[in-house]
Amino acid sequence: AHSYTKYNTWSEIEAWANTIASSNPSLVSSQVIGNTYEGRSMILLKVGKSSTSPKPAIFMDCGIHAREWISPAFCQWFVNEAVTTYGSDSAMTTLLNSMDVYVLPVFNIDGYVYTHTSDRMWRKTRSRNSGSSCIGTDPNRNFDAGWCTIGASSNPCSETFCGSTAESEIESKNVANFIRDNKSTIKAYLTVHSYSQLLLFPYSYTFDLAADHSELLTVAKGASAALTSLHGTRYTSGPGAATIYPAAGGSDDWAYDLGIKYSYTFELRDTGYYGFLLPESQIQPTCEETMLAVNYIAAHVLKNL
Ligand code: 0X9
Ligand code: ZN
Ligand code: ZN
Repeated sequence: AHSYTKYNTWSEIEAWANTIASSNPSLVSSQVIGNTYEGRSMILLKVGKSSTSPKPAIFMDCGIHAREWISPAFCQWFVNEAVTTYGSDSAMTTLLNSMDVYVLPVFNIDGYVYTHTSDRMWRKTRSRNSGSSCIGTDPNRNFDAGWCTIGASSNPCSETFCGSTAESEIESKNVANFIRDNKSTIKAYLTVHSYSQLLLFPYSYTFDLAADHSELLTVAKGASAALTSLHGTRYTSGPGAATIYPAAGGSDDWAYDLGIKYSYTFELRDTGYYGFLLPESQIQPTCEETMLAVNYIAAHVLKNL
């Protein structure tokens, strides 16, 4: 059965997404933005007070990398916090009255399923590569942002294979199409990974500073401080290339260059002791502290609409 304090399977998450939407019709709706390589439905939840006029929005995805299980756990936690605190928490109420938050609970569903059935450490998609027996592309090297120029591999057997072309993966294409189609309303793009306790922003495909570097850094530092205030978890913030490593083809850089200024990558707990195998006992504290950072960014976006 589904629980917010365990790592749910894809079938549990899929059932949960449908249930939370049908149980909260004035606050949550679901849509399918396309299918995965193996034919699963990519379910996107739209969280926000129903409105007749279009609202500005934040887009958040989790589970780009299959083995980063704390990431989908956070997206589920966020939706639950939204529906349970709307109407009592004033910041959440204001946020959901003024904006919509699109939540993609699992981006790389086929890979996520594979980590439950066959290989806990799988990272990439599960698509076949012509001319190679190696499987999968790194979805976070597959976006059209300096594609495959640095920190990515053209070898299909690599964990950072960039794919045969930008958006070669149906999952990347579905997400990019949705964001392009809703570009006029989407004001922030948040993508959740693990691990390393970092809050990153563009660029990663170049060491050049983004045009909005100082604002992005100030907001990242504020969000990190809010996160730390709960349990003392320390985060580092900065542009991807200089803070973690240069790597092209990421969704954050792509969204930023599309014109979505507030583009952030979270690398959640921990710093390597458990790594991707973060115990379920850390889901609650990790999600609670991350909520503070996401809410901080959302409040800044709202204030600057
Ligand atoms: O390498 C990645 O894709 C991310 N780290 S992870 O350990 N979760 O794989 C960092 C992504 C930072 N942003 C870009 N490289 N665009
Ligand atoms: Zn990742
Ligand atoms: Zn706590």
